[in-house]
Amino acid sequence: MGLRVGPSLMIRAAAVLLLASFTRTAMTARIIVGDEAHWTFGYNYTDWAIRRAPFYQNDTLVFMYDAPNSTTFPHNVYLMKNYRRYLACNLKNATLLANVVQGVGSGFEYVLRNRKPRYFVCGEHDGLHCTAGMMKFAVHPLKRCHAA
Ligand SMILES: *[C@@H]1O[C@H](CO)[C@@H](O)[C@H](O)[C@H]1NC(C)=O
Ligand SMILES: *[C@@H]1O[C@H](CO)[C@@H](O)[C@H](O)[C@H]1NC(C)=O
Ligand SMILES: *[C@@H]1O[C@H](CO)[C@@H](O)[C@H](O)[C@H]1NC(C)=O
Ligand SMILES: *[C@@H]1O[C@H](CO)[C@@H](O)[C@H](O)[C@H]1NC(C)=O
Ligand SMILES: [Cu+2]
Repeated sequence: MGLRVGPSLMIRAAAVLLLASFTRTAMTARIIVGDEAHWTFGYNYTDWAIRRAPFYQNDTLVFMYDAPNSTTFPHNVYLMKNYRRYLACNLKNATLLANVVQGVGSGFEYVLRNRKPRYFVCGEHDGLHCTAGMMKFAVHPLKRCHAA
């Protein structure tokens, strides 16, 4: 019994220490969009963003996707003009952040420099990746509070 409780307590103590050090230092996170799924057609990024939230100011989003070839879909990253156009996957006046090859290797990095809400989509195939492919999500960066 004692032997089984001991290690688990030690792990818990280590986790508490780790958490404490995270809250004391104002760390910024490097967040892989979609985690293991990366930036791909058919993954629910709205759901991912809800599960992954909160996002904080100065966190870095990393969009990872392969360069297109005969067997893989091309992807890109657009910043939408506003919430309405994001909902509708309407790419009018959207800003291209990363083209179809900028997600290769270590990925395309986007820093949430301020606390403005951001609406990201893949603009490929006239918005089809955004609508049918679910390649869209919203981020509302929060101010990271420093522990006193
Ligand atoms: C994607 O996830 C959101 C949030 O969980 C959910 O409301 C929506 O129905 C999902 N979309 C699909 C097509 O499953
Ligand atoms: C975000 O980063 C910039 C540049 O490094 C820095 O000047 C600013 O104070 C940071 N803001 C927050 C809230 O951490
Ligand atoms: C296309 O790219 C994918 C992902 O990088 C790779 O696995 C695949 O072998 C490539 N196919 C061709 C035909 O080059
Ligand atoms: C797009 O932006 C241009 C320049 O800011 C503006 O004149 C135009 O009305 C905008 N179009 C739409 C549909 O928002
Ligand atoms: Cu795409």
